[in-house]
Amino acid sequence: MSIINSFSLEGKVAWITGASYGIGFAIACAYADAGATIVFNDINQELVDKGLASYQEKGISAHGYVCDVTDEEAVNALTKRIESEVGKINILVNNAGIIKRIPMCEMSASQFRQVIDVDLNAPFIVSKAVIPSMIEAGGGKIINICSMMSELGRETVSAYAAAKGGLKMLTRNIASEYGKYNIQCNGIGPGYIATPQTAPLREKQPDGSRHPFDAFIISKTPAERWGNAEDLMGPAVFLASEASDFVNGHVLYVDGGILAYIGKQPG
Ligand code: NAP
Ligand code: GCO
Repeated sequence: MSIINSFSLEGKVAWITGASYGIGFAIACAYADAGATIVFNDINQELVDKGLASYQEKGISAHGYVCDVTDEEAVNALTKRIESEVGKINILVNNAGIIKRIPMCEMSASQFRQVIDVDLNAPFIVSKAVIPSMIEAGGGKIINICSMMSELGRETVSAYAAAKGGLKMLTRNIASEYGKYNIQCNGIGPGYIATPQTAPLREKQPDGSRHPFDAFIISKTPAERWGNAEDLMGPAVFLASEASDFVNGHVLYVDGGILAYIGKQPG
C-alpha cells in the first residue's frame, strides 16, 4: 500500500459524538473527505437537524441521531441501531463535551458531576458500547478529544480539568487493555480553538479591544493565533487511519505550541 493510501478511510464507518458543529463537525468532514461514512449524534433534534443541513451543504450524506451520551441505555440502543442501519463502527471519536467556568469553591457538587458525566463518563460508556464489535471485526480506532486541561490547570475550570485529565488516562487504559485486539485508542488535545465553546473568552471589549483572555492566549501561543476547528482535521485523519496502526495510548496536542512554551518574556 502506498503511504498516501494508508491515510484513506475508504469503506470505514466513523461515529463522531456531538458533531453538529465545531470541532466534531470539522473532524467528520475530514473523515468524509478521506472516504468514511459519517454517523453523528447530538443532544436534541434541533442540533441534529442543524448538523444534517450543514453536512448536506458540504455534499456529505451523514447519518444523524439524537442521543445523550451520558445515558448508557440510550447509547447501547443507538450502537445497535447504527450497526443495523449503517454498519459496524470502525472509528469512534468521543467529541461531545461541556465546560462550566465557575470558581471551584462556588461550584456545587452536582455541577461538578455534570461535567464529569459528559466529559469523562460518557467516553467510557460509548467506548464500552463499540469495543466488543471492534474486537469481533479485528480492530478499530478510538479517538478521545482531550484538552490543554488534560495537562494544565487554571482558574474556574476544576471539573473540566479533572474530566479531561481523567480522559487522558482512560485513553491510555483503553490502549493498554485492548491493544492486543488491534484497537488503537489515542487522544487529541486541541489548544485554544475558536468555536462557540470558547466564544465568551474572545468577546470584544466595549472599547473594541481584545478580551484580556484572548490577548493572553495569543501571547501564550507560539503560533500567535487561536486554532480553527480545521487545524484538527489532519491529525484526526492520521489517528483514524492505518498510518497510525502502531500509535497507541498517545495524546497528540494540536495547540500551536502552547505546551512547549514558557510564555512571552516581559518587556
Ligand atoms: P462544544 O460546544 O463543546 O461541542 C460539543 C457538542 O457536544 C455540542 O453539540 C453539544 O451540544 C454536544 N453535547 C453536549 N453534551 C452532550 C451530551 N450529553 N450528549 C450528546 N451531545 C452532547 O464545542 P467544541 O468546542 O467543538 O468542542 C468539542 C470537544 O472539543 C469538546 O469535548 C471540548 O471539550 C473539546 N475541546 C474544545 C476546545 C476549544 O478550544 N473549543 C479545546 C480543547 C478541547 P450543546 O450545543 O447542546 O452543548
Ligand atoms: C477554558 C477553555 C479551555 C479550552 C480547551 C483548551 O476555559 O480554559 O474553554 O479549557 O476550551 O479545552 O484546550
